[in-house]
Amino acid sequence: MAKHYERFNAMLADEEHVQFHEVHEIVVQKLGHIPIVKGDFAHLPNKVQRFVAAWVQECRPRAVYICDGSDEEAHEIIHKLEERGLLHKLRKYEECYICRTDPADVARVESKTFVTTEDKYDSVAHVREGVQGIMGQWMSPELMEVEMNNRFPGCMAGRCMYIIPFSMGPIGSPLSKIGVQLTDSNYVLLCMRIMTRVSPKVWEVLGDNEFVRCVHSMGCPRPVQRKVINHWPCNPEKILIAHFPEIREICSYGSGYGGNSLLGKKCFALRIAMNIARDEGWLAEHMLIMGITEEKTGRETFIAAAFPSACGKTNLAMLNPTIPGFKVRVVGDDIAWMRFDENGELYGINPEAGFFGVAPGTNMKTNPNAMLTCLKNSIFTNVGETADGGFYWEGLEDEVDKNIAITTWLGENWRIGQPGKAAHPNARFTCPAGQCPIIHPKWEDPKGVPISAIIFGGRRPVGVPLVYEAFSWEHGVTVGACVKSEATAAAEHVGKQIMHDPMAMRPFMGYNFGKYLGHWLSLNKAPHKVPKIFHVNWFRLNEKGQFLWPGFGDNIRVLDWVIRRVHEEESIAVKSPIGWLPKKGSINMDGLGPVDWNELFSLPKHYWEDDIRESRRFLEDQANGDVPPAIWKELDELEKRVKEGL
Ligand code: OXD
Ligand code: MN
Repeated sequence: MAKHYERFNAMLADEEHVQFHEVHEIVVQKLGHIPIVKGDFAHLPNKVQRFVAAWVQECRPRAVYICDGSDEEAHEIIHKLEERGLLHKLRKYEECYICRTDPADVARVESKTFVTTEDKYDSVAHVREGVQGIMGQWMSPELMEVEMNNRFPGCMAGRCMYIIPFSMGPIGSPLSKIGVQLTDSNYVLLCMRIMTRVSPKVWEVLGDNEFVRCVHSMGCPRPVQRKVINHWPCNPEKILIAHFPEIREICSYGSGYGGNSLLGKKCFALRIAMNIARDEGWLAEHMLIMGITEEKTGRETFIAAAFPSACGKTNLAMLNPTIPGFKVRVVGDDIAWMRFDENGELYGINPEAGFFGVAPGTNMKTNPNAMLTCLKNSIFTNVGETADGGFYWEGLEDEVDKNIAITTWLGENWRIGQPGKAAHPNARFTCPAGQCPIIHPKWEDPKGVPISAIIFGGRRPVGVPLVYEAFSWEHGVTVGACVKSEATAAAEHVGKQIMHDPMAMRPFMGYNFGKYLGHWLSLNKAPHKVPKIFHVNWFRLNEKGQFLWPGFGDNIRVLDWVIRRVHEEESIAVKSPIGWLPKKGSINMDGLGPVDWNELFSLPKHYWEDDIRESRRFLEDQANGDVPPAIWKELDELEKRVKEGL
């Protein structure tokens, strides 16, 4: 068995044989003479002490700093980073900071992201011979051990190791989970404070229970071997993001950016959490949660929606309705943890505490609520800066002085209208969710909110209608399994190819994709009341390449239809071979310019025939033999309906 597992097992074995009072002695010995510059190590839960001690031995930091998540702590770190030049205050706003990364460290790195389990097929599905699997990557424990040994020993030399206790979900909620992240990046600490709940209360709640072990290093021990650019240490050539679901551990090396380093987010709340969710019978999904209240009746409906990156998920979650009569409030914009309660109702929480939104394209028209959320206590990464101390990115052309001097994310002087871009396409704002003007009052309710509908969507320029409803849970899961979208700037892919992104989880799969579909299907059992499932496409183009649907705030018109379907309005839907479509005229189009209903909802037969063939092929290629029979049955039936009915 690989050393990584052995070390973990040794840590557990210790536990069985060693008395409580002895543990502390042992661990302190293991820490050697590494000073603890903040916090009381002796007060950490035993399991955490062991975890820290093992990694201190491995990474050999110069000091250990136990974080408490307080504002004083944040100010201390901000001050340090300002002195170093990594952060710079945006004087136009309150407590907002800008930072530029090494231009080689700007996005999630899927090609370096792995899941390691003893059995390969626990991590990934069986792919067809000769096919490159894209639903997650497995690395054997043996090889992973070699890769880790190549990176982690001594990787924090000359740096401080920060110990971050955090809760995903409200601290103490039965739906929440606890993590402890060790990192040598204090920028990561600042972002973790925004994106998760960092607090010493976590230690109390944790007690002797299990937690997700997160280890992160920028891979730049001192003295540095590699030139540090923009005061942003990283090691892009050696990036490795390793997940060990069996021992609930994440080890990330070489990148300081976003999902690569804020391990609570994609690594924990999706890849590891989906393993926990499978074992415990719930769902950890790449979904927003929003509540929509119809003002006339006061009825509120909560929706969870999954979209691949770059489909405007954050904009939808904070939608500003263009028609009267609706109040939208956001619970979460990226990740949903959902569980059926004892009465069979599905409840969801947002495990995160902040928004890590794509900045370019966000403005007062597309997402005023996000703009208002990030005017204080926020961090901006890889955006441009205006001469008067404000942020700038593509999309803000109409909101800043056209003549103002701008420094681009690459540090160049630039002005609006000149060639080139001010911000990197994956530039981000990191801001506290609680500051959002339309945050839902129940966003931190420990029970979560009741989810009545699940929506899947993608960027589909042709063939796919604005909205349709699946006939059943099984059909809906199949629709989710066949989600596709144009590629994104959030990952390292280039170009605009249409990629399969089942359930919008392709980059975040933490176990065998076929078994994951099986898990979804298994939830349709008594007493569970499974929600209706829909598919939307805001991005269909006409022959001239123009959008057929205005999108953004007008998407409320589609959500209105969805809500009415959830509440069993039968007369507004017509049966089509692919699912229930809105009956002509049943979507409120008041005040919209001309909308070509027929084109928006047309179902070109050849397109659908090809699409089904291609989806079938994708599933065969990617999860040969692991795809549950119910999915094949749904595809067969869909194919038959399309053949006969279109
Ligand atoms: C993200 C994503 O949220 O890529 O960053 O999905
Ligand atoms: Mn996302």
